[in-house]
Order: sequence, then C-alpha cells, then structure tokens
Amino acid sequence: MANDDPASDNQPAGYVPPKVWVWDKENGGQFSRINRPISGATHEKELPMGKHPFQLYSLGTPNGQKVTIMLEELLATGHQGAEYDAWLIRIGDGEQFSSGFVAINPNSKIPAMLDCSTAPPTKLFESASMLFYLAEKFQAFLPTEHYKRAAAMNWLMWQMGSAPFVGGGFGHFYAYAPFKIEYAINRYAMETKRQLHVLDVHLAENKYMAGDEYTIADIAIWPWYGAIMRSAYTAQEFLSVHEYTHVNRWVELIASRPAVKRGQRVNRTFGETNEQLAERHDAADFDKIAKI
Ligand SMILES: N[C@@H](CCC(=O)N[C@@H](CS)C(=O)NCC(=O)O)C(=O)O
Repeated sequence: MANDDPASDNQPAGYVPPKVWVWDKENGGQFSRINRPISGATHEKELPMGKHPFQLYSLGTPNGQKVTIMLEELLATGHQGAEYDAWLIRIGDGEQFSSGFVAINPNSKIPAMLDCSTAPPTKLFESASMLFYLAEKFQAFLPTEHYKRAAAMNWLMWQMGSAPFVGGGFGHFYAYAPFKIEYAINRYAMETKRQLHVLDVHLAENKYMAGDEYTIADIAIWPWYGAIMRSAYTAQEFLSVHEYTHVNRWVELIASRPAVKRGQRVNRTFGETNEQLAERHDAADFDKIAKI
C-alpha cells in the first residue's frame, strides 16, 4: 500500500514519536523499574564504612570487575595501601540512588569509591578514572615510557567509548528488551563484531593491549570483551566469536591470572555459588567461597 508520508517510511509499525517525550513508567524491559529521566537521590541513606583505605561501593558487573581486579592485582604485587572494603550496591533495588552514594557519584552508577587515606577522602567514579587514579597512586600497571603509556591510555579510553555499544546497545536489544527489534539487533551486532575485529587484529600483533606489558587497558577491556567471548547474553554462536582467535588467546591469558580470578568474584551475586563473594572486607574472605 502506498504511504503518503515519506517521513514515516523508516518507522517501525505502530510507533510515531509524540511531539514531546513523557516518562512512561510502565515501558517494560528488564531495567525499566530503575531507569529515570532525572538524576539525584531518591532516599536518605548513608553508606557503610569499613576499616581499609579504599571503600568500594559496587556490583560484580563488568564495570565493577575492572576495579576489583585492579585492587587485587595491586595487593598481589605487594601494595598493602590498596586494601579495600567492597560493599554491595544492588542496582536492581535502586541502592545507587541513596544520598550517600549520590554524594560520591552524582551519576548514580556503580562503581564508586572513596580513598580514605587522603584528607579529605578522595571521591572516585567512572571505572577508567578509578583505574588511572590507582595506577598513578601506586605507580603500577601503567608504563612510564611515553609511547607505551599513550598506548595504554588510548585503549583504556577506547574501552570506555566502545563498551556501551556492546552492553547498552547489543546486550540490551538482544537479551533484555521486551521484544526483538531486527533493526536494533542488526545495528549493534554489526558494531560489536566490528569491535571484536579491531581487538583481534591488534592482538594478533601484541601480547597485551598496550604491547608487551599488562596494563590498566587489559584490566578495563577484559571484563567486557572476555564476557562477550565466553558467556555474556548467550550470544557467542550468534556473534560467531570463535572467529576471533587472537582475542580468545588474550582472554584466556588474562583469565589465568590469580588476581583476575579473585577480582571477578567480588560483589558478585549471580552465577555459580563458589564464584560469588557478595562483599569483601579481608583477603581471607576468598577462602570462604573456595570451600563451597
Ligand atoms: N561509564 C561508567 C558506567 C557505569 C555503569 O553503567 N554502571 C551500571 C552497572 S554496569 C549501573 O550502575 N547501572 C545502574 C543504573 O543505570 O541505574 C563506568 O565505567 O564506571
């Protein structure tokens, strides 16, 4: 049937955007209950405080894992000043909107952290900012030679710009949206595969992301792209991840690091029971789950 309105040619059937968008609280989808078009606290509640220099408020998602892996790597190399309490923030229950959390991170997203060894305590949010802060503070996992340091920072920033297309784009529309939209899934599958190819080409020539040294770039990229290669969204067959052999080599190399194995368990409340350490306040806490 002929369509008289050329502007509507590309519209999915049944939806014409209104003149002014309004907040529809019942829009469905896995995260609709916590998504809001405004920022700020929804309730008054202070955050708990432990005894260690770093107080981390997080959840074991890929963005959360970046920081716990970094802290575990620092501790593994003898930086006792990196001792931390990892408190659980249940984002599905809206705990990122407490007044205490918002006071550290006005963006209400995990991870957020306080460095209580400084006066006043240093507020940290955005996972890459946290990795960079820790790398500078402890002079670790960030090379000093300018070209290597630049390479690490390039890939760190690449991760921050790229992963939202994988998580918020592909993962959302492939796994979480209340119905499947071919256009959206095609668009983000294309971009996810493009990114995996970028990594594959680079890792064919480089042991680690920034060359021959393990850096905060690997720590930032592995939780997201390791997950996509191994299990995330159960989309491995759909994305033909077996094609990315060099990414796979690197994913397994990073996964074999003991600090990575520990870090990825912290603040985790899903998956195998012996992989979950909902809160971490002491190195010995890992022994508890090892026995499960
Ligand atoms: N760019 C941020 C992203 C953080 C982020 O998206 N966190 C998610 C969980 S992985 C979150 O807290 N979502 C809760 C919400 O959106 O309300 C970072 O890297 O720290």
